[in-house]
Amino acid sequence: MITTAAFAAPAFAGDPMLSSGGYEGQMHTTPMMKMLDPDGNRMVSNAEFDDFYGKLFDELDTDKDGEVDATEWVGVKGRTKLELATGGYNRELRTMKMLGMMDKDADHKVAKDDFFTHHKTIFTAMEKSGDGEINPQEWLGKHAGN
Ligand SMILES: [Ca+2]
Ligand SMILES: [Ca+2]
Ligand SMILES: [Ca+2]
Ligand SMILES: [Ca+2]
Repeated sequence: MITTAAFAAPAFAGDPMLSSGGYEGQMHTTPMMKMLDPDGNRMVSNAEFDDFYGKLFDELDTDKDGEVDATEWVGVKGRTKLELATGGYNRELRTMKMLGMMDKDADHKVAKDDFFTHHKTIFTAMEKSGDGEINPQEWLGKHAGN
């Protein structure tokens, strides 16, 4: 029997938060990958990923109190576009459904830790080759095949 060391049980296996097809569908696009790959080497590293979500959180957290409340999350109509994200991604992210998925203590605010935890889970799920970086095939969810 061959042992597959690369197989790591995801911490949130079966968690409904990973079944948000619309949000992740808008995330796993080439324009979004480019935004997360500022050095342009066509690989999204852990550091680039964390850096992006740190900046995105700060952009959402307009009053800078370390949590994004419902008003900040959904945004003011007409001024809701995030500079860091595509329109489609912005639309899918800024719904009460997504806020609820990341709001672990159900106080209708998303803390930075919860925001990172959610996206770290997505990163881990995408990073299938075990090199710690996400290549375009992994990002777009395409299987390179063996
Ligand atoms: Ca890169
Ligand atoms: Ca805030
Ligand atoms: Ca909360
Ligand atoms: Ca990889």
